[in-house]
Amino acid sequence: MERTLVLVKPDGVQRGLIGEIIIRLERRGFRLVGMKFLQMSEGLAQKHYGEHEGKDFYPGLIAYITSGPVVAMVWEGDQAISLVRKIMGETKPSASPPGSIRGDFAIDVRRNIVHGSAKESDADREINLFFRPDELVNWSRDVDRWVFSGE
Ligand code: DAT
Ligand code: MG
Repeated sequence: MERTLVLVKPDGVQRGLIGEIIIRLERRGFRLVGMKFLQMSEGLAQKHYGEHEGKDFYPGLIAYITSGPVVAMVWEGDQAISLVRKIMGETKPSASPPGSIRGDFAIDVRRNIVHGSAKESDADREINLFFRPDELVNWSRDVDRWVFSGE
């Protein structure tokens, strides 16, 4: 099973969409293994978005992501990384279909509500930025056998 880092970004928190985002991931069958509410420091933001340093939108991106509290979560499940990205939609809300989080709640690429890790190496790195190993809970649900065939 894969684990992925999800952030409800400051605009998602300010707009009261924390529950809306959680319910979509939970309902799909993914399992929550870690969650915290925090305001990202400049240093954490720079590490998290290191790949974008030097791009024209980078200063605005750092200012935005540190501008208010976020919810950081780790979700687990088969293909969690790619499927959570699909639930979120495209980076640009204008290219995101209705039914996706960004397609339902966002318009502007600079205010796109959520973050999800893009690939396995990013997920590992990002999870380690936000969580210590002992802050992630290994657990199983009675319903897991109805979600994951194990075949
Ligand atoms: P994603 O968040 O879908 O992984 P990304 O990693 O390419 O997208 O970019 C990180 C964030 O930076 C993205 O959520 C919004 C912002 N961003 C990306 N491309 C942008 C652009 N061309 N103009 C302004 N902001 C942009
Ligand atoms: Mg990205």
